Amino acid sequence: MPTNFPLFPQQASAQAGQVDAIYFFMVAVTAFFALLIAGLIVFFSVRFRRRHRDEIGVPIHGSLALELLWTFVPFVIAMGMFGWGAKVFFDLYRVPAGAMEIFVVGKQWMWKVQHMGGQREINELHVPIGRPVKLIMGSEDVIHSFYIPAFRVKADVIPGRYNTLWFEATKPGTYHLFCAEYCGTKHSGMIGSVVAMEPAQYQAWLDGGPADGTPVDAGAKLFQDLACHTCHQQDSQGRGPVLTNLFGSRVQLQDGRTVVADEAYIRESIVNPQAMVKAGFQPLMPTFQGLVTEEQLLQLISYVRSLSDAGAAPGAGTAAPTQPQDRSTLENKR
Ligand code: HEC
Ligand SMILES: [Cu+2]
Repeated sequence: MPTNFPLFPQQASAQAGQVDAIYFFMVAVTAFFALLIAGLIVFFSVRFRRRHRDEIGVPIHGSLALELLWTFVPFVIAMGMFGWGAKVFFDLYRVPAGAMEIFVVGKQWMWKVQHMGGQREINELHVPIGRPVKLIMGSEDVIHSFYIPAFRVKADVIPGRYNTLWFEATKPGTYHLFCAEYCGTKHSGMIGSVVAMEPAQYQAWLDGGPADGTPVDAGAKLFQDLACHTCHQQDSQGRGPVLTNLFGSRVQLQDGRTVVADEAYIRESIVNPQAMVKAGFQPLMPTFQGLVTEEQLLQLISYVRSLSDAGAAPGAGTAAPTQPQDRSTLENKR
């Protein structure tokens, strides 16, 4: 890959090579057939042109072998692209267990980032190299799209739900971060940079920045301030279910469905409690829609997660296994 060719972003993530390989393969196949067909059109029009006014063409009777050939060859190529593309797609969307997590909130017109240690940044994202990073992303207002060309990853950031995206940076450096979905007047200014660092440097960066409390601590405080604790008590005496060990478990709903309690489920439980009522409980939880910001929601979710063994957030420096199912449950809710 030419690295100094300015029209093509450099490859700086573990996924970039895979994405480029299938991209170039498809370009090569399409270019080959486009040239072949264009060439043949010119060649045939010259070769088989009418040479005098009353010439009549030779009738064509067709050829089964030829028909089979030009059906079968494109079929094999198309299915090959499909299979290969599907593999790359799944690799891009299945977050590996133990990925480090970072919250991202899109907002007209900036990217707000919070690390699990509490460090915040705006329009900048510092990540270590050689380690899978999972972004849990939400939007404060309209649809945005989080795009890092050098990593070959892009995902819509949608109000009202979470989307995740993962990558593993491979080369230290500073890379472009773009919003790739027109989101209003200053959309073009919604740009930033991703700084990929050696793990030791990243650790130093984390330690150096001011951390205003971890998301878990902030969530615990909100849990008191918003009086969640009056219904969700530690024992089963409250009117709401005990939240200990909820995260990652399967929840039986009143309407018979079973869902996995992931970030999206907890978010939905807070902003739209009536949508998914837990079996055995009254739908008396009030909605907190509009009362909490997208960032506060993420903090509440971190707190609820921290109450369960499966959910202890793998922040900087630690690696706890997470549930890689978030994609499937998001899918169920569409
Ligand atoms: C008035 C009592 C009440 C308050 C206040 C309340 N909840 Fe609830 N909550 C409930 C009840 C009852 C349920 C079970 C029925 C349902 O799923 O809606 C529930 C369900 C939940 C669930 C899903 C639990 C599960 O096991 O599936 C979560 C998560 C949750 N609440 C979080 C919160 C948070 C965070 C707050 C504060 C911002 C809060 N609740 C405030 C009563 C309450
Ligand atoms: Cu935008």
